[in-house]
Amino acid sequence: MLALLVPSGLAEAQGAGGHIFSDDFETGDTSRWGQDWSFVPECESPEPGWIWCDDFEADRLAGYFEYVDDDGDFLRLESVGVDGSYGMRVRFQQGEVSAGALHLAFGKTPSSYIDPVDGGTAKYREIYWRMYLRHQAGWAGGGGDKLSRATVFATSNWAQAMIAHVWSGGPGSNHLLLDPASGTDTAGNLQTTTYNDFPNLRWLGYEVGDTPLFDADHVGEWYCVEARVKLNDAGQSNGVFELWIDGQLDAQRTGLNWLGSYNAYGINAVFFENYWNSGSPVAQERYWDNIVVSTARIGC
Ligand SMILES: [Ca+2]
Ligand SMILES: [Ca+2]
Ligand SMILES: [Ca+2]
Repeated sequence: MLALLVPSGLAEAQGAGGHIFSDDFETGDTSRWGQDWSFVPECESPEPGWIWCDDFEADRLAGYFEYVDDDGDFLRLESVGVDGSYGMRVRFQQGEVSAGALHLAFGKTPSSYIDPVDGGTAKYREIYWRMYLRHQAGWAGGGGDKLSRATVFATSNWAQAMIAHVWSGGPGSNHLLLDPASGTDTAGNLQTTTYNDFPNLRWLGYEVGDTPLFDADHVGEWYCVEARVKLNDAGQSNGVFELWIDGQLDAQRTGLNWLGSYNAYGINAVFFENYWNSGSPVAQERYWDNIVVSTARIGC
């Protein structure tokens, strides 16, 4: 990281996900120049609307209502994150399907087990969630299916009123895709009775993203992946599901009837996942950092 003099007269140095140092020269105080600037993690200065931030620089794993550590393979570790910071290491063995997950709850939820990180009363109608993702050089086999999802938990046994799946697919399974599903009928009556109640889901149509994020030209580098869900208003098909990679729109679904007039709960969970339906073809690793869940656009 270098200090840069920019035309506005503002000197600054930045790294991904954190603001390092700035000087607008208004005071003439140059005492901080030449010091050993320490990395300022973004979670120490959260933006308005942020419900949750985890840059892994502190151990916040207890904030998730479920942390599946994959028998010690899915761990918060020093130097696996962005710019050598703390991050999460994901380790797939050959043939492994499930390699760990972080399950975050927020807002009003239907059981105390689905324990929210905020006040636990909000019914969120619009949510953005972002993570940084890097696959090891030589990563093979495509995206490994389940990366994340936002959902509305509607009952204590995890019946869902809607699910916003961020999965992989497309050519070579090298792209992310958005696969929105409703757990209600078009009027908003809950149809599901349990988690992933596929026979009772109403699939709204998927969209494959533009970027082959998991191909040989992309693995080895960090990418900023952000998704957005806006629930429909009652009686309207105006819901939205969007995906950005490094700030560029990658996939979009609009005109969605996510859940009719259902309003008992809002979006109340986001899962960050490593679930490869057919198993990883080889032993390999990937890394996560800089998770944020927000009511407003997060960016990179
Ligand atoms: Ca970090
Ligand atoms: Ca494993
Ligand atoms: Ca496992």
